[in-house]
Amino acid sequence: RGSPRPHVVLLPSAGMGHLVPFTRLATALCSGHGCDVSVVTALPTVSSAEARHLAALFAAFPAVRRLELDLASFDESEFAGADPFYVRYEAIRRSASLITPLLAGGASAASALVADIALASVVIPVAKELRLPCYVFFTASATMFSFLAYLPTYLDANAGGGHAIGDVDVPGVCCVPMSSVPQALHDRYDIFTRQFIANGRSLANADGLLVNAFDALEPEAVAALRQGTVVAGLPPVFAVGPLSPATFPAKDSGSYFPWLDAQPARSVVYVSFGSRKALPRDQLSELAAGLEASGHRFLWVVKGAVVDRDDASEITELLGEGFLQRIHGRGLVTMAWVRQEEVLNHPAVGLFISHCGWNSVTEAAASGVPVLAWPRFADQRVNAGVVARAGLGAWAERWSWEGEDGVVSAEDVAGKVKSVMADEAVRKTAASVREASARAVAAGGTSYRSLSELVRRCRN
Ligand code: BUP
Repeated sequence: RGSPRPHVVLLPSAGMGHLVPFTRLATALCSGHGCDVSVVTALPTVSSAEARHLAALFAAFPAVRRLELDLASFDESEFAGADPFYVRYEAIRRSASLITPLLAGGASAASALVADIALASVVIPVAKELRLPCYVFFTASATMFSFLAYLPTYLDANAGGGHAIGDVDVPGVCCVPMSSVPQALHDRYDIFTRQFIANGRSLANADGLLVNAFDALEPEAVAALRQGTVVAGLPPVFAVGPLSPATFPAKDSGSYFPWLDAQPARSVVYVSFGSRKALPRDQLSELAAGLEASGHRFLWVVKGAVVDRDDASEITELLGEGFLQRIHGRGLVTMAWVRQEEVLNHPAVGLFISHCGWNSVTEAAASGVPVLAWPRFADQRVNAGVVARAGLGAWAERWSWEGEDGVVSAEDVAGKVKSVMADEAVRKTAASVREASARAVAAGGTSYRSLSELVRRCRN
């Protein structure tokens, strides 16, 4: 330690939603902030998208070192039927002690470890034993982070009611209504719940907390986390977002770009529900019909399975030949991975129908594209609340989500798309969010200064 070039070791968990911000942090630290960076990877990755993303990172940034973590074997049958990404969190958590020999074998001594939130409670003690400063990186919104940090206090205060979670009033931030609490958390024995609560309880033991958020988008949440209003005794909070996309050499053909180039400015609705879950078939059909009925142009990324490796579906089988013929020229549907961040920055794109995975929200904010929020599970409804409160878009709050019965009708989809596409006020606010986001990450901006301060601490 004490070296002028700190060596920061990053420990992501699993899934693109977590890996993407970690690789962005890696490139920001090594390109813009003069750090040596190592990234710990656990192979094979759960999805092919993660494998491709890591390969592209290491190819484009040879200075970023790869430390391969061999996972300890464990009996996964206990978690049969659970989300494969959460099971991977568990596998890494149970391998936490293996980080010690891994770091000992690294080329230079580590100055700090930055661990994903999903691993916090098991990694912090390991880092403490190594006398290595340990920072926890929360890859979603500051609002969701405040909910995670406060939940243990809430549960302790409501112990008389067992584990029951109702509306959660996060001090200084907002009320997270019961309908926005991640579904899994209502089951105290769920793998996700156990990890979530343990991680929330461990935050005070970290040396600092990073969040891919910025002050101007979530002023209350960032301030309340920093000032100890959410819970007392948290370590320093570094709001470093929106982390800028790392420009990897494009591997896919980007065949949709010539089509986008040919469309009028702000005329295209970009539709994506993220990398994690497929929409139910009946909802897919209604969405297809709704997009068609809206009369607008659209680029739609369709997913057929939870993990891309298992996805054997065909677009025609999912949506029908007739639909594809009818929308020919006006709509483009793909099951391939698209360069979303570039798509959102394309001048033809005027609206983003999004599940509100946090990376998607930060990308919409950075590009100033209004969001029609359609959250479905996990933290997405909380993030959709951020979108609505910031005026970055509209949230059709009553539209169904995972665990709720019902399908959103084509008519509702078409009506909402038409109204948000015609909404000048939301377009203007989205443009001002883009400016605020650019200011935050520019030299001297709030996020830039936070990251510089983190690096300064790693140097000491
Ligand atoms: Br799909 C898709 N191209 O085709 P989120 C996603 N992405 O670049 P998620 C693409 O993956 P969680 C595609 O730009 C974003 O950076 C997208 O992260 C990119 O949602 C990332 O938006 C997806 O956070 O993860 O994948 O549902 O729920 O864990 O946040």
